[in-house]
Amino acid sequence: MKATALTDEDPVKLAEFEARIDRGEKIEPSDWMPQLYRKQLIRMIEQHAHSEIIGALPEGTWITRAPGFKRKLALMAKVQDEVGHAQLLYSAAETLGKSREDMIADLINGKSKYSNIFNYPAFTWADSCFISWLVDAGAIVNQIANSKGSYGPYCRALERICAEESFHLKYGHHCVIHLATGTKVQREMMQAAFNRWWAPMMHFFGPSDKISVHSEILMRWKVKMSSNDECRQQFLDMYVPKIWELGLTVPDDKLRKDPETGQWEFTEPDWEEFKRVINGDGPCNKERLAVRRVAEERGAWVRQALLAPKTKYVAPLA
Ligand code: FAQ
Repeated sequence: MKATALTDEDPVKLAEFEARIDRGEKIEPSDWMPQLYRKQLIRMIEQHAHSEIIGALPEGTWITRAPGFKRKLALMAKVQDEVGHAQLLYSAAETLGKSREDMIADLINGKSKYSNIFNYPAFTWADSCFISWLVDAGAIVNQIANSKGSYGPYCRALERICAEESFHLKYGHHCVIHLATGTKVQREMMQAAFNRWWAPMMHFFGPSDKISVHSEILMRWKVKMSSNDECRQQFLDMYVPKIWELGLTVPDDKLRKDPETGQWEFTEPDWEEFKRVINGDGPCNKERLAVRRVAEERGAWVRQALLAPKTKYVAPLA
C-alpha cells in the first residue's frame, strides 16, 4: 500500500519538494512528489477530463437543431474542442500513473465524479447558449488561475484549453445577446434558461471554502491557485453586470455587490442538492453515463484494432 499520509513521506524530500513549489518551479512527471500530491492531481485532472467529455453531451444534442448553418458549424466545432480537451487532460493524468482505461472505467461505474452542471437537461436552444457563454466563462475563471499552478503537464494542457475556451465564450455571448435582444418569445426563452441554470452555476465552483475538503492542501501545493469562493466571486464580478446589461435577471433576490467590501452577497446555494447531484442522483446522471457506456462498447473494436497494428484486413474494393 502506497503512502498517502504526509507523515509517511521522507521529511527531507518533502521539504525540498515544497521549497520548489514555493519558488514557483514546475513539477514534472519524473520528479519526486508526495503520494498525496499524485493522488490529488489524478483525482482532480481525471474529474476535469470527465467533465469535458460529459460536458459535450448537453450541447451536442443541439448541433442538429441549432438555428441556422453558421450556428450549427460553430457549435459543432465547440463540442469537438471539448472532447479534445478531455483527450489532453486524460493524457496529463496518465503521466501520473493511472491508465486511460481505468479512468474511463471509473467514470462509467460511477466511482469518479464530473462537474455537477452537466447533469441538468438542455431543454431549449437558450439552455445551450447559457452553457456556451456562462459555463465556459466559469470554466475559464478556474482554469486561467490553475494554469499558473505547479504541475507542468496539467498547466500546459490548461493553457491550450483556455485559449480555445475563450472562442467558446465569445460564441456563447453572441448567442445570448441575439436572444436577449430578439423577440419577446426569444427573450423569455433566454430568461427561463437563466432561471433553470443559475443554481447549478453557483454550485459549479464547488462548496464554499468553509466546507471544501481538498482546498487547503491543493492551495498549499499550488494545484489550485484560487479557492472555490474566490472563483465564484470573480465570476459574479465579471458576468453579473453583463447579464443585467442585457435586461436579464438571475433568480436570487439577495444578489448584490457590497460597495464597502467589494464582495458579492447571495443566497447560500443549496449544498444538499449539490451533494445529491455529484453523487449520482441529479436529473440526467444516469442518462449521461448510459451514453458513455454505449460509446465505450461500440468503440471497443476500434481500440482492439489499434492495439494490433500488424493484423491484415481485407482491402475495400473501392
Ligand atoms: N461538480 O474539496 P472540494 C468545463 C466535489 S470543465 C462535481 O472543494 P476540490 C468545460 C469534489 O470533487 C468543468 N463535483 O474539491 C466545459 C470533492 O469530491 P471528491 C470542470 C464537485 O477538488 C464547458 C467534493 O466535491 N472543471 O466546464 C464540484 O478542491 C462547457 C469536495 O469539494 C474542473 O474540473 C462540482 N462542481 O475543488 C465543457 C476544473 N465541486 O473528489 C463543456 C478542475 C466540488 O472528494 C461545455 N477542478 N466537487 O469525491 C477544480 O478546480 C476543483 O476540483 C473544483 C473542486 C473547484 C471543481
